[in-house]
Amino acid sequence: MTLLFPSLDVDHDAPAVQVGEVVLSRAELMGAAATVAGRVAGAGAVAVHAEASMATVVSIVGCLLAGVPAVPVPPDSGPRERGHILRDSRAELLLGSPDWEDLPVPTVPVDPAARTASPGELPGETTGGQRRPDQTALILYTSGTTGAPKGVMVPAAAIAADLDALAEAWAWTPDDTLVHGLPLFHVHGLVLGVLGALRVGSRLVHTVRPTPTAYAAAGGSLYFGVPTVWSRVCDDPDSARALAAARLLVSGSAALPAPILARLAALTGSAPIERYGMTETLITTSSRADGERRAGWVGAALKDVRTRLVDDETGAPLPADGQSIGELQIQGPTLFGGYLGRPDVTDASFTADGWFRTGDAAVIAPDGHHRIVGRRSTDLIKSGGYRIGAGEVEAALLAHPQVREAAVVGLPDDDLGQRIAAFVVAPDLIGGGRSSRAAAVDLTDFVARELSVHKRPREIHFVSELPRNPMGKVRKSALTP
Ligand code: MLC
Ligand code: AMP
Repeated sequence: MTLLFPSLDVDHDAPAVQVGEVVLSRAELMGAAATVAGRVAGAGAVAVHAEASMATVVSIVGCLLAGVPAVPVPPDSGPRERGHILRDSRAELLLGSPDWEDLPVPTVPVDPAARTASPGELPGETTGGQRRPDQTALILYTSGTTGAPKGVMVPAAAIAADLDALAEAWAWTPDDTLVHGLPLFHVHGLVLGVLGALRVGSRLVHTVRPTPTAYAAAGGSLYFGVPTVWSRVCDDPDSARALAAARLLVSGSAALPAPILARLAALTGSAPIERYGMTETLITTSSRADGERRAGWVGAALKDVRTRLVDDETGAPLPADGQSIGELQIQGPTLFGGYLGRPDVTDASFTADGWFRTGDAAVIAPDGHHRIVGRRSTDLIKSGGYRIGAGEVEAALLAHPQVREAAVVGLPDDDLGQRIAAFVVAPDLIGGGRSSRAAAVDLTDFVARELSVHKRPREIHFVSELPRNPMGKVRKSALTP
């Protein structure tokens, strides 16, 4: 049919995708998506109000069929974040029905029950859909250490290559039922969790929220989750035991703590497998369904992906000896097409000899298995599997009229992996008999409103000054509660 959704030998009238209570067959989904494709054809880019709903699935697939880059916008993003995404991506319209005001683009509601074309008449057939492999399929906004999020241009061919490599590693087939409840605006939930199921032809059940009880009730064979989800599943042993019937549990987006892997293995009878990736590279390493599941390791490079370790100081290659720690660098067919409108930053993210710098510190064992040991920059925080730039949260805090200085760090957290902590100089905010607790709630709400809810600080410390080095740079290592 198109590069991403090949014609599959599956029952096109059987239930294919379920989001919450809404179920569509493959034929119904493609019919509804064709209606969207007809509406968006020819646009340079189209934004999607990416709530966890069938309308989002239909919107994204519709854009892909039309060959129009889709820009998912987090549904809880505040005016500052969504304004940036809409302006920066130059989206011509927004699919969905958000109650957002002052949007710079028209909104177009999407009806999952709409049908226009039979599959043979899909716009993708006539216009080529995502057939040009280098064509951008998705523009995913992701945080850097500083500044506003950047648009990562993800080519259709990268998605296709990644999904095929994962299907091979995980023995993922049309016989599977995939279950997850992850957000539909990032690689994990959208690319793997929706496009993966559609490409492979497996049924998809999206639980809207990734709760243990919803996972247990869904009766799938293949489950996706971030470590926070698996940790919460372990805290609900009845739900965890219900997953014993599944063929494969997969963890990713952040490091899975070894005790969680062990608890999940004890409760379900088999350990989850772990894979590693980034928005810019898609998933690049994974344990295999038929391979070893080593706690703390994220498996071998996927098909056609090449990895290497490089010394931080000298840039010299390091041996895959299971001990040397260096920056992990990647080459291969799953790489992004650059940051939208930022050729300078794109160039800086590659080495002179064409390898993508992940910014992750890793070890590679002689058998080719990878272990991620940390990030080079403390200014990229992973909380609940979300990547959050300290600089973006600091900028949001500084936009508050009574905040003079702000520094944001990620602190270790049993539930979220890391939690966002802010150290703030704001004497006027806590003066006048106002408790620092009330001021912290105000500031938290302020960030949650301006950015996305998951970017809000989970704790705020009011300090009289920030520790700085002689150059005036904040010494974040000295920031402790
Ligand atoms: C609390 N809430 C507030 C608030 N305080 N809302 C507004 N203002 C405030 N001050 C409310 C929220 O609205 C929400 O309500 C509720 O609190 C819970 O929010 P939360 O605490 O942020 O959610 P939490 O339960 O902690 O989320 C955990 C989680 C989530 C695991 C469900 O972190 C998650 O979905 N993570 C997945 C991230 C992901 O997919 N990453 C992939 C990146 S791709 P309500 O009513 O809505 O509950 C990638 C590549 C790869 O990394 O390798 O995969
Ligand atoms: P994102 O761009 O949101 O996809 O975040 C990518 C980052 O998530 C990577 O650079 C890693 O730091 C982290 N990450 C993803 N998967 C794993 C994993 N399995 N183990 C450790 N870190 C991971």
